[in-house]
Amino acid sequence: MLGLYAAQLWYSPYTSNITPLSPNNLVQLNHANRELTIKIVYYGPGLSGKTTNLQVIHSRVEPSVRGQLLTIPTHDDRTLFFDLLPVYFQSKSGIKIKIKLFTVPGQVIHNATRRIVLQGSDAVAFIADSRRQATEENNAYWKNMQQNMHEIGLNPETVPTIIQFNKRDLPDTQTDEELERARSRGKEPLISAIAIQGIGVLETLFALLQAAYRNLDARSNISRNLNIDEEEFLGKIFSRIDTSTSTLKF
Ligand SMILES: Nc1nc2c(ncn2[C@@H]2O[C@H](COP(=O)(O)OP(=O)(O)OP(=O)(O)O)[C@@H](O)[C@H]2O)c(=O)[nH]1
Ligand SMILES: [Mg+2]
Repeated sequence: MLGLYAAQLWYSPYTSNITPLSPNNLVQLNHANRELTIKIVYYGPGLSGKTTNLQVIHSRVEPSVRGQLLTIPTHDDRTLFFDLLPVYFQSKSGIKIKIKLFTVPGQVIHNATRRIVLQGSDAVAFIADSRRQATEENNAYWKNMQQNMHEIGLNPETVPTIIQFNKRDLPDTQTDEELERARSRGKEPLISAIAIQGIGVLETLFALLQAAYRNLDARSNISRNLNIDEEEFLGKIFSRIDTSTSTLKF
């Protein structure tokens, strides 16, 4: 029953007057409403801080441009299907842009839901727990994410991905030097965070939206087709977000 509800919610945007701008159903443009929807997914092991990221973003976005943070309350605050936070803005050229932020449920049993939520992602944040004891689980979920992407026809090599190493406030975390080495080995940008204190959350969101925009522009030339450049795209969003406690300057 609840699974059906999740599926309906998820599939509802895919109506007949929506055209994918690029392969793999990345970014959707609704001609009738002149709407562009960008989907960002927060992925990672259970309790790594995915929902916390959305809660922080929700608290920093101006109420007039954000929808409700949709979470299904559970007794232990674990995500059952996904959390969703929509953010809206209008470009100079009159396109309404919707940014939809989703989290997946991290518990092992919810893999089918994770796969559904990943569909059509324009960018993904992989939220890792920085503690040494979590290393194996982080790696297992990284592989799980890649496998799920393959199964739904997304190429992990081309979906922009940002890695957030969260919970930097806890004891026995990987050191900054270790993270630096990991950063230099991989191609994904890596951001340190203490999501519970809001640290690194907006920086992660910025990196995601910048990567999503660049990927989309490379594939579908949205700067020309929709007449919105990267500066306007990011500026419109972040001018409506309280960035005062972050390292971002808007
Ligand atoms: N110490 C510390 N705790 C954190 C941090 N970020 C999140 N938490 C806590 O970790 C717990 C899990 O956070 P959630 O955001 O619910 O984790 P999740 O990834 O959404 O978990 P699932 O929905 O089960 O997949 C909560 O008690 C948070 O308050 C952090 O940076 N430091
Ligand atoms: Mg959650």
